[in-house]
Amino acid sequence: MPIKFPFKKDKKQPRTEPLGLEENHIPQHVAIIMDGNGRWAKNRGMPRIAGHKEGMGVVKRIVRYASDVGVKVLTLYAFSTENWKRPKNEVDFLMKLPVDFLSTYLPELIERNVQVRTIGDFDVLPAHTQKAVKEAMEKTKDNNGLILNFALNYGSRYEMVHAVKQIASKVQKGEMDISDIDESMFSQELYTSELIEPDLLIRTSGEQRLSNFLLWQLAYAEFWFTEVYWPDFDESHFEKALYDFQNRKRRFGGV
Ligand code: V07
Repeated sequence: MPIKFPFKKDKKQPRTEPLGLEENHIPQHVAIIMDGNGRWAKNRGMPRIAGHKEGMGVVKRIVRYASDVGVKVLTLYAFSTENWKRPKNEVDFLMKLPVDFLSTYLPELIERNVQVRTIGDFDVLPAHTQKAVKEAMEKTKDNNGLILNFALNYGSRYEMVHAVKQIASKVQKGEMDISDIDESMFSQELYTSELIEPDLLIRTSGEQRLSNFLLWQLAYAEFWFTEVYWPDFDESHFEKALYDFQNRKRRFGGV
């Protein structure tokens, strides 16, 4: 008889029995598009911002889980360059979330040896957002556990155009030759220059698009999608993504 899992009442508990992950085949860098917060709220007759707030709580749990299972880098798409087009109250709310998140969670990040980083155009974020995130980066810069990398005001095409401009300018100044341009030096001009490439992309909420997220960096990543809205995503879903990743690797891993 198939095992029936209890309906999730207490969100603090993962829903399923452990699947049994292979500890030495955990993806090193997991990137997540945390989609469906607005739809989650709408389905409950709540304002979109309530979904974002709930989604922030999920970030805390997923960070704990990722650091427990030994993921090295977790990149979270928190705010895209497109998100500025949303209603002002929503943008204002989103920009307070890093402050809110860190005011309660920074001590635990420090305790867990997590290093906070960002990718994206940071300088145009509101001052209060920059201040909170800079403080977190500064206080965790020497940590050598999980790298928690927030994509804030991030857009992949912008990132690549910026890289091209940097390289063109070096050529123009005579600092390098066109023949020196290769994939590795291009990568070095991206926000992710110091990070290993993602090997797993997760997107929640049923959409199966990249939406301008890490277009270059995801060239060889496995993609994993779920219908589950981000506020409903939990450790058991993350574990299933890692489990499926391990099985795909086993099937297609080659030599
Ligand atoms: C945001 C919560 C998660 C769902 C997706 C959108 C809303 C955590 C942060 C954050 C960012 C930087 C940092 C610490 C926390 C965050 C934004 C939105 C803009 F240093 N969640 N979260 N930032 N959401």
